[in-house]
Formats: sequence, structure tokens, C-alpha cells
Amino acid sequence: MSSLKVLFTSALLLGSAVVSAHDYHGGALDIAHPWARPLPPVATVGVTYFTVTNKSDTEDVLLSAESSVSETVEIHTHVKDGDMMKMRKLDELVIPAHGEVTLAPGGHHLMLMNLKRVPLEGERFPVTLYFKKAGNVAVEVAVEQPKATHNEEAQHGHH
Ligand SMILES: [Cu+2]
Repeated sequence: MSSLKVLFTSALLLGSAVVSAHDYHGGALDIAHPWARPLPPVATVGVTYFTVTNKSDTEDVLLSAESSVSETVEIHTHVKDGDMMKMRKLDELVIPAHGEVTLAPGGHHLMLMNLKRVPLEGERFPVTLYFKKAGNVAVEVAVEQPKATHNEEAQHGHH
């Protein structure tokens, strides 16, 4: 019993050690560090961020996404409406040839609509991304507090 407990604890520690950097690959695409902010227990929507890098000579397009934790997943961006930033749904998100698109706070993001359950901090939950060329890419989204690097990414997105 106690050795099982030790095993379980070290697995958890190992898990948290690699949370800060995890990457996924699909075709010519790299998906870097999918993450989401921890949510209050009453939350009905969630937001997911990551960076997509396209290593090929042709553009790819993120068409849609889905997750077992929510009824649907939408692609959103922020647009300026007077002094207000408002979210707008996108039909698709183009990943330029040899380009990079970052989904980050204040910019593009995936919106988890009608959560079936609220993912907990420290947990990873599955999201499948559907790309026109790369096809399906399954990623695990780490639930964690925003870090300095995320804020830097967000600022890059505003160039
Ligand atoms: Cu949104």
C-alpha cells in the first residue's frame, strides 16, 4: 500500500516537472505548450492557448477543434470595438507557410463552450485539433497559472 503511494506521488512530481514545456507534432506542424488558466468551479466556458509552427512551404488551416470536457470548441479572436476588446468567432485560422501563430491572452484562443466539467489546476485535458493539411492532432492541455513567457507571447501577438 505505502509503496503504491510513493509510486503515485513520484508520478505526480514527474508530471508537474514537464508541464512547463510539452510539444505535439502533426504533419509539418508543431503545437507548442497547450495550456489553460485554472477556472472557478462554477465556470461554464474555458479558454485554451498554444503556439502553432508550420515548417512546410504551404499554408495550413485550423478548421475546428473538440474536447471531451466541453460540448463544443470554437476558434475565437479579440477585436477592438471602440475602447473595448470583444471576442469574435472565427471560421478558421490560417497558419502561414513557414509561419507561426500564437494563441494567447488578448488574442486568438480556443473557447471551450458549455463545459461538461471544470478541469482542475495541475490536470491535463485532451483537445483534438483539425487541420486542413495536417489532419487531426491530439494534444493535452495543461491547466496552470499564466507565466511570464505567456505574457511575452501575448505581446508578440500584438505587433
Ligand atoms: Cu473567446
